[in-house]
Amino acid sequence: SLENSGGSSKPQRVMVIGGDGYCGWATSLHLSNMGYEVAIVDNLVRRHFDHQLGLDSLTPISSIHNRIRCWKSLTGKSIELYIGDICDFGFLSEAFQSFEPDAVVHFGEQRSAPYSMIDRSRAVFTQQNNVIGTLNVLFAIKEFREQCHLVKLGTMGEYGTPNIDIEEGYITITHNGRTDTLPYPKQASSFYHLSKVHDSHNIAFTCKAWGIRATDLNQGVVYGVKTPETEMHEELHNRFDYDGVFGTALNRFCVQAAVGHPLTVYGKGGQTRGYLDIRDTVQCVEIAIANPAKPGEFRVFNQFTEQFSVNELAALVTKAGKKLGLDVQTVSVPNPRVEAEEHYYNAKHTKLIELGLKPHLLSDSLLDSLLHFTIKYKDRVDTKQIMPSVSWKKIGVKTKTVTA
Ligand code: NAD
Ligand code: USQ
Repeated sequence: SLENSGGSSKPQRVMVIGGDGYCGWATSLHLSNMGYEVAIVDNLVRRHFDHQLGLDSLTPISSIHNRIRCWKSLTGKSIELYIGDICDFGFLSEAFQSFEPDAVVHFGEQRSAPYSMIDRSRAVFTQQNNVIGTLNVLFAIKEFREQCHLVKLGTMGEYGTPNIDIEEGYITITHNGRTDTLPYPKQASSFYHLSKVHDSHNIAFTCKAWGIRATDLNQGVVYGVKTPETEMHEELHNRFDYDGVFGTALNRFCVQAAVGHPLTVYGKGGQTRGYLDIRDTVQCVEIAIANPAKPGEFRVFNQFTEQFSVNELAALVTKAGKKLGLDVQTVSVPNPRVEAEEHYYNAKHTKLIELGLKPHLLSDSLLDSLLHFTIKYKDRVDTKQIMPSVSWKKIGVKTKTVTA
């Protein structure tokens, strides 16, 4: 293992926290397929949010138990499963001591910006779940697996939309004649995105103070659904969120086009973000694991492959829909968020490429296949869930209950 070899050999045992989720499930299968020993840690809270809010994945998804059983019967490969909450340190310690990971990939957070802006209790839940969970992971590494490499999912949204180029984690600044390389300024714009900023600070501090080795993957918006492994069997299919709370930009537009709902561009539509295909998410995480950070190093990668504005995405989906005979309209929705709608955006993303990432860029054929996929499941779409219902300005202390 990594521990015995002084860090030169490939880590073999990977704990995937959040391994029942959208990115985590695809990654768990990919790592298992590549020969890593994988353990999934998840408390299934994401499935619970769906029940609470009356939402559902576009695709039917099997239970985590059936998913893992199916994978074993198809490939002979076992994935260990620890069901529990990483905010419960007793549970997390047991999982760590029992599995003895060489690397931990941490996807296990509340990841929706709108969810974090529903009401006070969801804002508090998001920051508590995310910040305490990550702190517990850092303490577990320090206590039980000092050499274990933390691969943490962060977000490009930590940087916000500054009027200068975005660097990968650090920026060199000359001020009053002195020069230093400093953490890139953070300007997150939801309680969710802010939880990632707080995580990054805690991780950076523990790298310095305790010699933790960590990689913060500032991921852009993920799109797509199929990976080679999830396509092997229906029971391995991934979740696909399209609703106004958990659905993300391009995936939502494909579902909207499939059901004849106008594409929901918020505000002026100039909001520009980094995007990547889910097949690249799994590739990037594997690359980060195979090339671990050094002890004490807080490494930051910007994990996306291309930038698009919301208007550009709407135009691409409109064009791809036309080819399939769909009449795709766009509607400008009053922006439920507080964000810049026209802004400069130019973010570096070279470090993963230097380590060997071969991007799957957004192509006509991928859009074509995503649209076919959403059309196949269109009867499962609940169109009432499409319009955004969470307002950044109207958030209050009163707990919102779903009455519909
Ligand atoms: P997801 O909600 O589908 O999956 C997250 C998983 O973590 C769920 O299965 C959930 O049950 C689990 N989880 C949450 N809190 C937990 C806890 N306290 N203990 C144990 N398990 C817990 O989210 P996703 O889309 O797969 O995102 C995964 C990670 O990647 C998140 O950290 C997210 O911030 C980041 N990310 C996602 C995207 C995207 O577009 N989906 C983009 C950038 C970054
Ligand atoms: N948007 C629309 N119409 C829609 C949905 C979104 O115009 O129907 C706009 C939003 O206003 C925003 C942009 O598209 O400007 C992206 O929104 P999103 O919902 O696709 O993504 P976001 O809220 O930023 O969150 C998602 C994931 C989160 C991750 C983040 C990466 O849910 O976990 O951290 O993408 S990033 O955007 O780089 O911060």
